[in-house]
Amino acid sequence: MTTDTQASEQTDGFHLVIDALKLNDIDTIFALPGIPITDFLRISQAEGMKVISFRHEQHAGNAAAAAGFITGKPGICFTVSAPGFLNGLTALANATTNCFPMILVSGSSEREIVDLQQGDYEEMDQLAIAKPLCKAAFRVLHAEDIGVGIARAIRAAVSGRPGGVYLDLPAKLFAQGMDKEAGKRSLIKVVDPAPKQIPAPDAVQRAVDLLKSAKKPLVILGKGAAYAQADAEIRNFIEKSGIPYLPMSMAKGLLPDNHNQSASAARSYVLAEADVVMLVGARLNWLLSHGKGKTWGAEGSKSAGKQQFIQVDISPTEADSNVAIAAPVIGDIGSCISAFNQAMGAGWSKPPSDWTGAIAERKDKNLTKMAETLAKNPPVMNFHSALNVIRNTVKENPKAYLVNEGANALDFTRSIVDMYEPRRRLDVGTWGIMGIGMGFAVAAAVVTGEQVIAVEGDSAFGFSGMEVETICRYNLPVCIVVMNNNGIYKGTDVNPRGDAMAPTQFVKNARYDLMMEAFGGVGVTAKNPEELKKALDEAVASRKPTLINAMIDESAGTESGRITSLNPAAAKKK
Ligand code: ADP
Ligand code: TPW
Ligand code: MG
Repeated sequence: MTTDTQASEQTDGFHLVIDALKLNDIDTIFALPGIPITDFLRISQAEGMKVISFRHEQHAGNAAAAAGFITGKPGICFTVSAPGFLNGLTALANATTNCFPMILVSGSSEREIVDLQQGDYEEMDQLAIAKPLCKAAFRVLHAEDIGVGIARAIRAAVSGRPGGVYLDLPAKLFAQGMDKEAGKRSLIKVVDPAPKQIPAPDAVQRAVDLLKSAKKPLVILGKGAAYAQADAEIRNFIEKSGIPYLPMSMAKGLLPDNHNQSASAARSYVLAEADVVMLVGARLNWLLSHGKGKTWGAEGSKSAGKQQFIQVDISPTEADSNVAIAAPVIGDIGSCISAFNQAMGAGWSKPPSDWTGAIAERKDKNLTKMAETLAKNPPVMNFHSALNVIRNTVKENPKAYLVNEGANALDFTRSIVDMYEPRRRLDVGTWGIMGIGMGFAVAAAVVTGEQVIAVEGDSAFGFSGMEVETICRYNLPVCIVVMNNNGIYKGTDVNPRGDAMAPTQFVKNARYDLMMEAFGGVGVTAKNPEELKKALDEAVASRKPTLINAMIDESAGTESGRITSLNPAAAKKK
């Protein structure tokens, strides 16, 4: 019999957070346990969430960011307060910088104690610290506001220009009770979290007219174009227009790198020569020399070239951030490119053949030269002979994810290893940050179930190397190839005083493969391309966690890879 005095069925903060995430089709949490989130993670797992537990919060955060990029849904990372939160911040800031949607959720101390600075366990004003590093930051104090807090965080992460969002959940919130029915009603299923943004027809027309007038047009596809998941529209546009294109590194594979319109092998020629450049989800930041200088065929390093730019982007404030944009087109890439495809009409004439012919000629020359270099088999394995093997493995396994970080290990891989499918290349991104490797690898494997190949500089690998335990614990199909050249950039530096190793040197011939064996994975040392191929083939066939310690000529690299000119000493010499 029901009476007024009978207690109503209760829920609590733990369950409301889980239910709110589930309601929004979020089924995976990347995390590192501890007070106040240990029980939350246990209950999440019991409630059917996939909980991936890491050894350091930065990698859990990076995993969430990569999951966001791959799926277009916000990746979720949970950390403990103060130190755990701080460890996650690099990933939050990096996600924001790269326009990857992710939500960093951290437990925090009681507001009263933090605000009066009374000294709580792991006390810190986390919300204030997170704010400048993310797109939006929210705190939930009461169980009945959890639904709103999570809805706000999801919308902020994925709408408009995606980015990192911080959500602060004080410890007390998790245990707060609430009537179950009222709790259920308080949750929000976010409708259309990343709404289409249709470009203005006159903006599209202005851009199409400019493109039509071009003698030497060029399209640059950035990671925003990859993220937008408008693969068919983009391919249609490129092929219909006949315009040569350059993919930025994480846009590789949006169209297969061996596409005949790819101008990658004639990059410096097309950037300096093009007269109209259409940027699609790519910023004119340092990776494109800010649209200025020799790269763009300009006289001085600070002056702009003669190109006119079209910029397709979801952010209305992106245009003119470095050089004038003649035709900004603001909207989501899917809607924008589909509008281009329509506005171009049926009678579109392809670019002049002296332009496409000149590009083809340079491409042929450079590709022939590259093929000769790759075919060499020097007595000591170098980046080229090792990457030739990886290049073939990726070609045979086009669905595999390629994670890549380092300096030379990054630059050579980007130019040598072709990609064939969209969003398969995950790398150091806008900041050129080291440490994304294992977090990104875990995310790709967990979210997609596909094989992951992580090509890592030996220094780069060190930033997240302990996560090999995570990879073994979840038995993920991740094959790490450490390009071991005994150091940062190369292993041949000498300390002029001779009393200690130089700052860029590591222990010679280190056995990174044994790190993998320590946790039950497969570890192999490869001293030549044959050994590397055998180990890679076995890793891909078995899907076992594998680390291949690829011994690379320690003198093969160059200082800072391809960005030597950014070193202050090099700038001083200019
Ligand atoms: P890359 O490093 O590959 O050049 P960037 O990270 O510099 O790429 O640029 C990505 C751009 O894509 C950002 O300016 C961002 O606003 C934009 N962007 C992201 N998602 C979308 C989308 N769905 N539609 C339109 N633009 C987008
Ligand atoms: C978070 C500076 C850029 S590249 C690099 C460092 C330390 C490592 C290069 O050595 P590696 O590659 O990985 O062995 P290789 O093939 O050239 O020998 N800290 C952070 N991010 C960056 N970018 C650095 C330091 C850096
Ligand atoms: Mg190295």
